[in-house]
Amino acid sequence: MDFDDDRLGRARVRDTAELDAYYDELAGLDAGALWTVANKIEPWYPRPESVPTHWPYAKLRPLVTKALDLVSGDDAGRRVVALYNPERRDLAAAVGLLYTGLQIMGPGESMTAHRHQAAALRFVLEGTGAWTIVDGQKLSVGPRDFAITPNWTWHEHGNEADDGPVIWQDGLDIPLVNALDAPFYEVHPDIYQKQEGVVNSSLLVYGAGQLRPVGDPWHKNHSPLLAYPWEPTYEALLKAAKATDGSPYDGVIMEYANPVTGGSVMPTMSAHMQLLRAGEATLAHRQVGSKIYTVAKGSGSSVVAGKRFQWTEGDIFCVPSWAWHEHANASRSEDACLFSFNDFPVMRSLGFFREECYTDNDGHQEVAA
Ligand code: GTQ
Repeated sequence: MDFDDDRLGRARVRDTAELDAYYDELAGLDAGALWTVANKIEPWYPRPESVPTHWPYAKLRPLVTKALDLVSGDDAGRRVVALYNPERRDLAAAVGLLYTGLQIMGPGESMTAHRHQAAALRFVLEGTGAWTIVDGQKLSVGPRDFAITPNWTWHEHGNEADDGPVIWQDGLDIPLVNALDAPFYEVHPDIYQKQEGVVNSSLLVYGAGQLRPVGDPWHKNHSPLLAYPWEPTYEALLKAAKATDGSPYDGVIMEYANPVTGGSVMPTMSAHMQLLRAGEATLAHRQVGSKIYTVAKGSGSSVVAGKRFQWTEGDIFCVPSWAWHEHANASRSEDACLFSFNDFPVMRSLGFFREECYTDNDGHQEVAA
């Protein structure tokens, strides 16, 4: 492809004194000449402002822990260290229009209930006592478990362990909701919800994979299954690895699915867990949409737009839209697992999704020194 702007079909007007005076006149009327910005606002392909960024857990964890003593849960609302893309601080985005942060709750602590237009998901990094109540349903979650808080559902969180803090990662579509001028927020009228039914009831009803409850009236646009525990997830990847080679770009990868539709867990965000076998190195590809990865297990490296990130458990890194990326498990004996979430459902439902594989250099990117 030729991405030259100095050609017929693109804007190529040269500045003159007469035009400059004309542009000033238009500016005075809150207007402007499209041809001065056309190539910028309609680029040939995605040019995200977000840059590939790596947040090492070993460096963040001490600062996340420090917040336990610095602010109370009640005053903070949620005690979270948000991760900002250096180019998207103003939007509180980690990449594209996705937000992420590390939330910490001390032993015995609980947070107040609220709901908002933004959808949320959680990936637990440490601690045994994490719980959340989503629209009355209490979920108990442990390390490497994935849970969802669909948009406008009441939710509150806590840590019922007495031996240590819970740290989990929050993922939300806050910047997307704000970009669309669509945010709403409510504090629960009773401040706390009442638990209805048994703990993890959605898991008991919908957690059996291919078995669906007959006569189920579920009609909402998100998954009825609210928690996806680590053990069956990991087991599913190990079993699939026995039968398939997986993807050359992702290793063995599974999407956390809405068991009713087979689609993404929520309409704006999807999540995956992928297994990189010992010594496995994938080829590079790119997609329209932003991704945030969390290292669930093992250590290795990823190259994102020519930048290499060395990662280990708990690290978070992002892949901006249309950026080439590839992953490698550094270990010759242990597998590695990457959790990730993305805004692909938005791209798909709007007809924006594209995917391309890298063909130069045997499918691997040149890495900047
Ligand atoms: O749990 O609802 O990290 O609303 C940021 C905003 C978590 C939440 C965050 C939120 C939440």
